[in-house]
Amino acid sequence: MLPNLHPRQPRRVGRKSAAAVALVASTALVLSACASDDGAADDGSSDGDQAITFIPKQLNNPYTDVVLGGGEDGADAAGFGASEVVGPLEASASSQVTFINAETQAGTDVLVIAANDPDAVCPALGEARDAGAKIVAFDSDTNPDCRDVFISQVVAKDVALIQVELIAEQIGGSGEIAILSATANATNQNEWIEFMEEELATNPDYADIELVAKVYGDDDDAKSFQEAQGLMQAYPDLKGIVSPTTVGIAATARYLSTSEYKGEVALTGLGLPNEMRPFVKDGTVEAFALWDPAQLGYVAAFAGKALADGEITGAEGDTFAAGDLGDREVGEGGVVIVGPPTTFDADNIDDYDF
Ligand code: RAM
Repeated sequence: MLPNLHPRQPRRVGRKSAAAVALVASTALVLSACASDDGAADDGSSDGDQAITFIPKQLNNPYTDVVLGGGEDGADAAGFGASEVVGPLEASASSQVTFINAETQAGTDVLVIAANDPDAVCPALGEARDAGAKIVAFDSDTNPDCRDVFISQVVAKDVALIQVELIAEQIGGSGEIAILSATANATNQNEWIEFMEEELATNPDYADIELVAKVYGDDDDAKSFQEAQGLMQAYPDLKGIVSPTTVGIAATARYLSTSEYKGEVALTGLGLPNEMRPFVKDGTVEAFALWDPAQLGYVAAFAGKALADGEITGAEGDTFAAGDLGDREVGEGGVVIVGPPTTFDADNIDDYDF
């Protein structure tokens, strides 16, 4: 049973640790090859013989671990015979291409990918499709032409607006703010940032808030920490930082928590409750948001199964069963929305364990 957002443990059933997976990618290839070499999976008709491969933005990211835990549970529950995780250790634009190519060679039936760049992965995904694989984008979309469906954690505009509301509240409605993002090409980050900028520019409630900088920590802890430090030096009047990435918000919180800015400069964005708990308790952070990352992986696996079985094509109006999470419908542009975001603060953060 994979519950809706409520207290629980992250799941990691049957999955190698991220670091181990990077080193044993060849094992993944063997498993995938087995699944299709016998021909049983080619027409998608034989449950248990199909292989699914998850390619996250990067492996060494705690958020990714939770997403993939849900993905492995989903792959199991949906009836895949083999399920693997492969991927790069850093989230640069083209770092996923060699992994896509290797999985295509191995004959995987479903590729689930969080794109580091909407276009850089497209030629390789095209070859995977030509070889018969179904493509599920999740977390961060590809160019829509390059995948069958996109599993989106939330409605992009909603999650952008929540972050603007939170920072506005926390700085008392006026002053300079900055955004500390992940990589500059990430589809999800850029979509959220665009909605945030539009809201700040058009909503009269935010007329006194000025976005003075956008910086990129590349979902690398050390770089994000440095970027946070750099923002404080470059903008002495800064009142708040929005970091819509779990890596960025955690690194920024760590920087602020031991600096003179703790409690003075607000920080919000998207974070994992387990990483952010100490900073909420020590007063560095008042409130931030996120969805249930495990559900994202879980729904993506079921979408992959429905595609591989030929039950859906990814067209608007298609529906598929997503195990414990019930039926899901494909919306406009081939997008499936998983669930609403939750806001975490001192009152509720101890109720969550991921
Ligand atoms: C980071 C990644 C990911 C994003 C979360 C919120 O871990 O950038 O893509 O969805 O944060």
